[in-house]
Amino acid sequence: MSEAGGGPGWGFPVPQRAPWSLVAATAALCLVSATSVWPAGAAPMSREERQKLGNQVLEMFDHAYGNYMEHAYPADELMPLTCRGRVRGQEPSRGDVDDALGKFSLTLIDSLDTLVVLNKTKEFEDAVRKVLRDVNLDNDVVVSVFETNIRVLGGLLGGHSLAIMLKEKGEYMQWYNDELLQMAKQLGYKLLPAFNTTSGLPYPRINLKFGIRKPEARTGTETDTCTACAGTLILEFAALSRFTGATIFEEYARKALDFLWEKRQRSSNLVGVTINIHTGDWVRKDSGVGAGIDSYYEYLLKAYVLLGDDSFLERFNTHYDAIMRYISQPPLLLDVHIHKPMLNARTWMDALLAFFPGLQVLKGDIRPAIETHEMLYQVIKKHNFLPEAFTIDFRVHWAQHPLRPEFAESTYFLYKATGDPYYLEVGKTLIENLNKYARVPCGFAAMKDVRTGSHEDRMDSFFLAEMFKYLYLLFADKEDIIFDIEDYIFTTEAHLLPLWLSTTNQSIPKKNTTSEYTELDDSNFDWTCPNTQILFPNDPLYAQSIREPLKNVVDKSCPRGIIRVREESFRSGAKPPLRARDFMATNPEHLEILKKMGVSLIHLKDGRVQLVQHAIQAASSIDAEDGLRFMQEMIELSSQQQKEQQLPPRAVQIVSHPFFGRVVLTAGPAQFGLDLSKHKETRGFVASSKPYNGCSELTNPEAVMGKIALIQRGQCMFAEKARNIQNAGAIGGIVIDDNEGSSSDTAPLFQMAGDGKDTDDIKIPMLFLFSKEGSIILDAIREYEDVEVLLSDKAKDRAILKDPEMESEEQPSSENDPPNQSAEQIITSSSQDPDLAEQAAPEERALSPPPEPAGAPSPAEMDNAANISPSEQNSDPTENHESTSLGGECTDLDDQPQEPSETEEDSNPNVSWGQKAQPIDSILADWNEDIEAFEMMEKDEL
Ligand code: DMJ
Repeated sequence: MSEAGGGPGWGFPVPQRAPWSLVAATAALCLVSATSVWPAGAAPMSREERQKLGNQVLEMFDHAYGNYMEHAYPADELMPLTCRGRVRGQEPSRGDVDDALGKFSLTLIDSLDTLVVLNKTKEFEDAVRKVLRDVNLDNDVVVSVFETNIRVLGGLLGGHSLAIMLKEKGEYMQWYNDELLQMAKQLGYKLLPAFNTTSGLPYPRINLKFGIRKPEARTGTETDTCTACAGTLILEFAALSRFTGATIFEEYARKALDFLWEKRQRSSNLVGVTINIHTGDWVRKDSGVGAGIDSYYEYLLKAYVLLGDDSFLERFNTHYDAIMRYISQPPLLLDVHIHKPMLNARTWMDALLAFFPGLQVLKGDIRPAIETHEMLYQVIKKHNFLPEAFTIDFRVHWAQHPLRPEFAESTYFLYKATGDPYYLEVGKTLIENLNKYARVPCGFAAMKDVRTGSHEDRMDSFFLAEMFKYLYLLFADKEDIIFDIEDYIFTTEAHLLPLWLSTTNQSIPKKNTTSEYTELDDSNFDWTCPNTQILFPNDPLYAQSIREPLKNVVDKSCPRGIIRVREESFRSGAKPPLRARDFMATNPEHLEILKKMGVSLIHLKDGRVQLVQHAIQAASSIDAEDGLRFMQEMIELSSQQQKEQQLPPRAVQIVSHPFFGRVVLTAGPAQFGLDLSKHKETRGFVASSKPYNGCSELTNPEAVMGKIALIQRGQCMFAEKARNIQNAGAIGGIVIDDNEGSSSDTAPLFQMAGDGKDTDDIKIPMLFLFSKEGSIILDAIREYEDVEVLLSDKAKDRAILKDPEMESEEQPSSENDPPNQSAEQIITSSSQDPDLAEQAAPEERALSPPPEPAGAPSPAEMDNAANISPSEQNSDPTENHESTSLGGECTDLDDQPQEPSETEEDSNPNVSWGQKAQPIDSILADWNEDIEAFEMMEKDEL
């Protein structure tokens, strides 16, 4: 941030507590000058190479934006596999994800300020004209208030901010007369009815045309919202108020924030993931820095930066202290319970938390930022992208990756803070992976499964709003950008708001350090920018020295349990409770411990064992709590094992012209035939079998001989189809769903079961595709006749697949990669029938189902129950993992002492840790809450 505001009406936020305001605002930016000579570590990157990478980012943006404009606009988003627009109502519903789509050309609006950052001023001018001409904000559509705020209101305000900047410069946008701001104001008023609750927390959804109340609105019955949903409004709403002078927006956003602050859990100073908008009760009491909460924290700090109001900083600091005390377990960030913050609530992390190191840079707390970022980078190196969720021992928990920008964002901020060229290399890897694995002829496709490299027909607008900005800025020099980026703050969607808003239209009095809040003392400054300014020039290898001990943290990770459970018991001097992973149903000592904890064992007829916990049968309240933790672990372990037992999906990669391996479809495996995870992939041209259902001897063996046969699902067993095509000489088979419109986007993949008999005679690989994915192949045959595919467990590198004759056609450069040459013609069918209930005969789809509860306990004894299959009874689910970690020795975090929590022990008499006794009915109530929360978390999707 420079002090030159530039131009009439521009000012600079008057520091409340100089130099703190400046420091906080510029923590990420004040260290730009930290680039210096690097005696060791990552070699400096030449200006030439940085420019080359910057140009590559520009070319990639053109590919994404150009395809959206050509094939999707005015639709909200591009579907890059089928090369058309995603129009809500015309595609099978994807649930909440679709609430971002309001038929308001979302991607165009979200891309506006990216165009200016990337120096595409002419395109920006055209885009603004299109928004003004085409976008309607009055559609009868129910949208997410949060998404509409950050993407659309933020996009319009970011566009306005840069439009007036350009106008001021005197060359572009001379015709501009605040039209984007007027649209933003119109949208702001449309969102306001959502705040009509007694709490002031907004409803999660609103109908753009009818609001909330009217019957036509089809929304307004919700009771809950996520904390981030209610707490991520202040930047956009305050900017709107200050740009227009209409104070109501800022007032509403402040009121929602005030309410959340009041509702924080007072002993831990943490907030839960979901809150009841009417009562203010926490609905989900787990707390982390990722999904559901993330940008609430971000906006507290940034609201201070933008608005200069101390109260936001003090709230942020209070929460930050709690985060570092409970959630931060470097390099991990793990969710905990708000009322029992020493108890981890999960054994996995989500990808959204990757923004946090960037926020820590803004806060000035560089060390943990470097640590977490390094851990995340190693996960990325393992899977090419950050999976939506991964376990604390770095296995994939949820394999999707919708091209999220958070990691690029943190990389940018860390580079700005440290000047360490290592972060440029990280950015280079991100660019390479995007081009290698996500780039398709018609844009960039989200990863359906990072393990197989398969795609999803989805390119979210945030990819253009954020990813390209952060990547471009990472490699850019000051002179590469036509304005001073340091005069602006990034919203959570990376939209730019000018810092001069701080002193404009300040009609709401600032809350500047009154007696209501604790005075800042010197310790608050320990973690701020000036420290790092002093630090880095003195020790340019500082960042590297923090990364070094973590260099094997992912590859050589130790198995971890629920980390803090055992530590609590150590602290109380009690014998560590039995860990679920160590439990053996045949060990009498274990059975004795179980009994003490009130857990009894029931042997089910089918050989499985059921564990039931009876609170009152525990030897003491402490044993009962141990029992609870044991049962929680067991439930989690059991679900983890079920996941592991399911065969991971496979990939069908189209390798012939014009796809060249760039389109990868998610396929279901078969429980018979060649196992592609153990054998080399199968490559061949495809041919439809006759009869198409493959249920009798083929009448066209000459057509399928030596090829991969396509067969339609239904009318006979999968194994029968496989035998028929194998007899005709096929080298593999793809079964395509007969349920028109089905897609792996909306239906869970499954394994094709055998026929209950011996299937050893089936030697060829068989894969299953839902109808939408299958039609991509069928359309390709219609278009190109000869279509070659690769059946494998994981998409192969396109460079390996390359046919030398085709090499020249494959280069993804702006000149020779005419983006849409083929894909726009590929798809003709659109799926209108989301009814997946009509799936084919159940006998076809036995999928290693999770163990069904048998002999369920009566409600009275159902405090907690878990089933274990026979194979699990003696198994250690972690035995496959290498037992070494930091520095080569296995250092299980379980064994590392933790700082005791003064807060919980001293200030909350109802929470019993250690030896304190707790009445049994309060434990029971607590348990029920825990179990409920736990079950909700298990079901949770981000
Ligand atoms: C973006 O829309 C925003 O960054 C939001 O705060 C959460 N994450 C998505 C992209 O992943």
